[in-house]
Amino acid sequence: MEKRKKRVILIGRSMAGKTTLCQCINHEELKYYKTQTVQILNKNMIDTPGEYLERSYMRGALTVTATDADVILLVQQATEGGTMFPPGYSSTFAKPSVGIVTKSDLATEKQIQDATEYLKLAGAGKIFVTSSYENTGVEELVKYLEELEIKTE
Ligand SMILES: Nc1nc2c(ncn2[C@@H]2O[C@H](COP(=O)(O)OP(=O)(O)O)[C@@H](O)[C@H]2O)c(=O)[nH]1
Ligand SMILES: [Mg+2]
Repeated sequence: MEKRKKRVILIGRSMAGKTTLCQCINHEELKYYKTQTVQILNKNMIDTPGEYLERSYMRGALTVTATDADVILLVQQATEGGTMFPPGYSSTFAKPSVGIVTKSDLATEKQIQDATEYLKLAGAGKIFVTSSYENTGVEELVKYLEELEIKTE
């Protein structure tokens, strides 16, 4: 049986580090640009603007966009000191979800723990702590996603 590349969607507030993480995964130069709209990167990553999560009237759009994905990536910046993800948020999608704590290079252990806790509360299955600047945790994430079994009808 042929194995299709899994499609992931990145969800998280503005400046959480979603686009930079995509660049890091794709071994591209890390370059800032504001994500204005939903974008397909490298054929299998759906990058979304933070506003889609931050504005409650946009959340429906996020849910619809996520139907094209196999896995939901909930992206939480380690230094945020709060979260935009409501408890149980991942259950909106009925798909496997993975939590990603970003910018660990800027954070204390406590901040990383708190961010991890927010992601667990949001319903994320496995959690990865990453830094796109230091390229830590990213390979583990990619490997996990590659090996994840997706049930198909
Ligand atoms: N220190 C640090 N900064 C990061 C990291 N990832 C992203 N950033 C910076 O955070 C800002 C927002 O990143 P971006 O990927 O555009 O966030 P997005 O809005 O979630 O797509 C940019 O200035 C990035 O350079 C990281 O791992 N460490
Ligand atoms: Mg972005």
